[in-house]
Amino acid sequence: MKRAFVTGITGQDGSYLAELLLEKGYEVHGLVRRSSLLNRSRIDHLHDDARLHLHYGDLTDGVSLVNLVRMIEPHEVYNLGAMSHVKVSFEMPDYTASTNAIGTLRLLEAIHAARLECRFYQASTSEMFGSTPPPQDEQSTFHPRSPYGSSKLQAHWVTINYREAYGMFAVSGILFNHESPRRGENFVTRKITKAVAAIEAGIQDHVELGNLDAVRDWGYAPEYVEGMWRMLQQDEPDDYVLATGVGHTVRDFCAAAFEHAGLRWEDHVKHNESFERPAEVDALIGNASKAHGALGWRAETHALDLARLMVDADRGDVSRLLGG
Ligand code: NDP
Ligand code: GDR
Repeated sequence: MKRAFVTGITGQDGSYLAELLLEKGYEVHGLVRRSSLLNRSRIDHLHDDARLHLHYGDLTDGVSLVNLVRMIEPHEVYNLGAMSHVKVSFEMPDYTASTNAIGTLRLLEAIHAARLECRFYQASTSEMFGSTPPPQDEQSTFHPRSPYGSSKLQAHWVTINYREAYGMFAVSGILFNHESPRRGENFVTRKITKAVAAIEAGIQDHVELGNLDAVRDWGYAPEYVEGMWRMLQQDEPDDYVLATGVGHTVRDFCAAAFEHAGLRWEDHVKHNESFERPAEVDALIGNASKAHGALGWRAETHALDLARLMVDADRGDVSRLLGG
């Protein structure tokens, strides 16, 4: 039985990836952080699967990574753990770099030091392109605009360095935004769809947002974790962009989400500059042709369908909350 070790298993992508790997017959080991309340709601439904094993650790704690890698002896490692919020990274730059950049280095070195024949996936991001205009692909210039983006760029290069220096099967997936009903509530898509459901139910009046002009390429998270897995099944390690190839503004996403509930976004969205960033990434639209050619991967679900799918899921949550 193949063993996978997943950091970030309690997050949006980690939860979908854990499902996928269990479906494919893997034994799945996940890294979880200690918190005063258990923070595992996205993977609670997998709790009874005897092939799922959770271990305490942290990307900022190199000793825990060394010990876990030696104990698990994974065939595949997926490094999805990160301080993943761009705006928050401006408030916690040191912690962001330690987790995202040095954390990746710690994990790669733990694998290297254990002399494991292990494949490694790094969760790289379109934020590394930053101010480089779209369309962005694997050859585009990196110009990150936040502590988050620059920490991920260091992790990206460290991954390539371990591949080149030690011949490790280490790959970076450069993923554009991908969302789902499991998206964290302070990312813009989920913030909007959750607000739409609450406004429709009459328990909220409006939502406050920052920059509505930003353009993003939003895809559907379950499709993207399939792409991660495919990257590790190739004969040779390489880096790939995953994206839909279609860009929309935050305003477009808002309009689609509110319209799905028969509401006008203009009546319920207020501007709040505290949600703007010190430096914005204006437009990210990816070109995933390399992944299409080599992995047979293509995004099926596009942003406006995603907005409706997420509103429907949040409506379900509101209705359960109200006992309906
Ligand atoms: P989430 O924010 O939903 O999940 C992040 C995960 O990382 C959580 O499990 C979190 O644990 C864990 N984590 C945070 N800090 C640490 C730490 N110090 N040590 C160990 N684990 C930690 O992110 P997503 O699932 O959306 O994204 C997965 C990865 O992909 C991230 O690395 C992100 O930066 C990257 N990415 C995401 C994209 C997207 O659009 N979703 C696009 C491109 C890249 P806890 O639950 O305890 O907080
Ligand atoms: P992003 O996602 O920064 O692209 O990073 P986010 O949803 O936070 O922002 C997208 C765009 O929306 C604008 N925006 C707001 N954003 C938030 N969070 N809250 C608001 O109220 C708001 N109003 C407008 C932002 O300015 C931005 O332009 C995500 C994360 O998942 C990263 O980890 C990942 O690497 C990238 O996607 C690709």
